[in-house]
Amino acid sequence: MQTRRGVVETPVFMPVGTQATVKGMLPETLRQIGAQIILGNTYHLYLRPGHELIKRLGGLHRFMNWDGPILTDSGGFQVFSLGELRRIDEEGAVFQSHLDGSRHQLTPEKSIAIQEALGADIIMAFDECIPYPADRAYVAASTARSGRWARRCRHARREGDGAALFGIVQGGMEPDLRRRSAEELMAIGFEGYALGGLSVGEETSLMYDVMEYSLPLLPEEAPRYVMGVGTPENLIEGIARGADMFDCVMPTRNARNGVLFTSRGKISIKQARYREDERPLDENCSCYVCRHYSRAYLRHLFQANEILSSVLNTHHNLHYYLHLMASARDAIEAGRFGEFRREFHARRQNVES
Ligand code: PRF
Ligand code: ZN
Repeated sequence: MQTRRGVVETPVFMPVGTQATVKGMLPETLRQIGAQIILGNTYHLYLRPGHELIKRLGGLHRFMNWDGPILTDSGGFQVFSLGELRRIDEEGAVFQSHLDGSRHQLTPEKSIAIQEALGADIIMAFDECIPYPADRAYVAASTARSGRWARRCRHARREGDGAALFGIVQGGMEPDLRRRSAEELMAIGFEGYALGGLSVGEETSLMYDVMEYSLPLLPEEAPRYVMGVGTPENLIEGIARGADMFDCVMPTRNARNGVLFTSRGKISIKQARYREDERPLDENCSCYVCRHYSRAYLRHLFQANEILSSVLNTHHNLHYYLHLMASARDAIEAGRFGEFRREFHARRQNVES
């Protein structure tokens, strides 16, 4: 994928940097472990410290010292996660800040203006992430409105040297509404397309079904991004169904809760069984943490609530995700992705059971 800040090799996982930082990671360390592009959030940066302030300080890249590509989400997920604190109408969403209760309105035009002020390289259309389950009439009405919002975003964005704009397919778990949403977006024309509204509590098999019939509807030459997904298994299965891009807080958030991903599955480092375990977290991992520290030490840091616990756990989990994607790219290039996928699943068992 070509961006105005260079090439991104796909399939790619984008670490989440909600507050102008990927929590616990120096940008140069992110780069070292193979991060190519990171994600920022319109909603959070608009509220604090403010997109105008970030613009005055030279943009998000300079502000946070990350010179690679940045994709920003439109706020269409974060605002809708506010529950009672928001109201949606044709114009956009009115919401109360989770920080101080102040009232704000986010519209398609405003979301684009914020993302452009931040200086993101890829910006997302403003949409509604439909909850699950939802009745069909609501899914149809919301998806149609997200389509109208997508058109407004397309008109609002700066032409020329600006960011690439991606449309977001909604449609819930309804095949015909997914198709209609995809067709509407393609008629408007975007540089890339995302599947929104997934990983919202539906069965994993249902999410895979939606990916399976929706991804092939989208233009092969455009990047296809599955938003907010997911587990390592979800990534491999998404790739198998045609996805090129993913983002998720899972590796970073789980790390801070002591949940670590390994080639054999997930482990919870706080467990007593690791108290005197001298082995590295994952024998198959080449990351800094696995080369230098024992499970016993990582458990100790977690139990003692030490800052380094979050730092080391995040480093390992992100390395795991980024290395998994690099391996998937190598397998695709060598024409052996099917084999890679089978081996990936075969290696996994619950290591703690
Ligand atoms: N829309 C936007 N961002 C998102 C999603 C969505 O539907 C999801 C889906 N869970 C994650 N992030 N704009
Ligand atoms: Zn490791």
